[in-house]
Amino acid sequence: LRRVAEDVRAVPEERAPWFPRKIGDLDKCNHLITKYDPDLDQDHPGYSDPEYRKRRSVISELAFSYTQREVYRTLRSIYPTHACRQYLENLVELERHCGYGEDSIPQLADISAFLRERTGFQLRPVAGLLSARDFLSSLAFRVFQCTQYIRHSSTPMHSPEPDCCHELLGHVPMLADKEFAQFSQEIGLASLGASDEDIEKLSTLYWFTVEFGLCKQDGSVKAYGAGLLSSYGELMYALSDEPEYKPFDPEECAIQPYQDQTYQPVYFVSESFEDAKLKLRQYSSTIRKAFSVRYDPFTCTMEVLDEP
Ligand code: NLE
Ligand code: FE2
Repeated sequence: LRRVAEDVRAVPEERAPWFPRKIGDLDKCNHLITKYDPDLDQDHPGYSDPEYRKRRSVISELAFSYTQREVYRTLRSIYPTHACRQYLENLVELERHCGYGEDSIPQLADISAFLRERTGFQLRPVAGLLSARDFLSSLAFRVFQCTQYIRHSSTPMHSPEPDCCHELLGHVPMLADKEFAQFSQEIGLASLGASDEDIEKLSTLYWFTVEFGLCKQDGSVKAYGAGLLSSYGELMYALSDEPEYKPFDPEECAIQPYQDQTYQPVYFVSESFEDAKLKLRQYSSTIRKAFSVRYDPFTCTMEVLDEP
């Protein structure tokens, strides 16, 4: 037995085709074959269906390069003046390490690994819109539910629903910031076991901060909300002198009527993430619950304290 094992170890690379020796070597097993490509394989059921083939290439070309490129290029050009400092720093890192750029849509798994190293957040694919309760509860575990599809190419500058441009350009760079990650998790923790009425308030608060929040920075106002950072139209509008600004106050923010089809009529401006976090904590402590929770990051479980 030992001799066999030694023989295997001794196989010189030239005498046998290369094969993976450890699981990490599977990264090198990435050679694609074109056998099932509907444009190249005569046996593909769609080979003789020009409509089908056209649709396939429209999906890959239009959606994945045209829209992506246009959205990326246009937004990228105004980030230096419109996005907050934390956002910009992390975007540069994502461009360097995660394949962010005009010509590629990065892979969820790569970004998730990046975020885990930064703040312990991870991404989880979701098919569409979740209920507010489910969405917020995942934040308590530092899990961000992430859509996979891309917006319609007829409206690259604004989408009423989340899509991969929104998640990747809006949320991900902010989730790589420690303070912001903490703020996001705390909204999630506050939501666990809350009444329907409190869930509605917390998701409105989430809306005006994580999605559409502005903050003060070096004497000017910058965007940190994902819904702004993924929409050229609304980002320009939010930092123009048209909309109304209010100082971030969770009580007021939680009951402010919001817009999910077009631009917000009002934006809340935070002094800093630290300040926003302290105010959120104060607000959360007023939510009436029969118990409190504590997240145990070692076991990834929620501990329920003072249960009646
Ligand atoms: N309006 C945003 C965008 O165009 O990317 C999406 C908002 C999703 C809540
Ligand atoms: Fe979002």
